[in-house]
Amino acid sequence: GKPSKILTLLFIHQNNQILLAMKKRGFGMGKYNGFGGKVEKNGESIYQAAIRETQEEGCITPTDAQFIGYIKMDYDCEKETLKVHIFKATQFDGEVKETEEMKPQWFDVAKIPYNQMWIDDQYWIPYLLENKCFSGYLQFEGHEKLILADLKEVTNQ
Ligand code: 6U4
Ligand code: NA
Ligand code: NA
Repeated sequence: GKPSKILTLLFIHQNNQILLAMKKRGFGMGKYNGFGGKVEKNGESIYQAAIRETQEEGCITPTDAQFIGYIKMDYDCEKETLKVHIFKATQFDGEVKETEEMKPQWFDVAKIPYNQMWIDDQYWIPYLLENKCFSGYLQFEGHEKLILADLKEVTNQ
């Protein structure tokens, strides 16, 4: 198979609002998403990367982040498979600010802008909002056409 790349995504969910950020450059430009990016190859943990990316992109430090989901994403046009580790937090230190990379914005959970997000987000964000762990696999043709989605809640025994 293809080599893979470990990535993070972190969402702040506070009361009835979720903090999303419009990506201003790079992969996913123009879309609202959580904060995230690549895990550094210097021994950084996935959790540390999720916190660092949120600091870099949103200027805040999540204080109660928890792992909530894992999705393997295969884009036919990319040379690496993406292994995306998703975290959720409800509390953070600092003040949300726009950065060169991201324009953050709070949304009511009833008004999440799915039409300006990755096509798959509507399938798994509901798990995240309900504090349900989830896991799955996505296969894309190009960056926009989802040809296979297999996402499920994962229950602890
Ligand atoms: P760095 O240099 O790490 O800041 P960046 O431009 O942020 O790079 P990358 O490749 O590190 O890009 O991260 C891509 C981000 O996009 C990751 O947080 C995962 C996310 N992502 C990719 N495909 C996605 C999809 N289908 N649905 C989704 N997020 C996706 O919700
Ligand atoms: Na990033
Ligand atoms: Na990065």
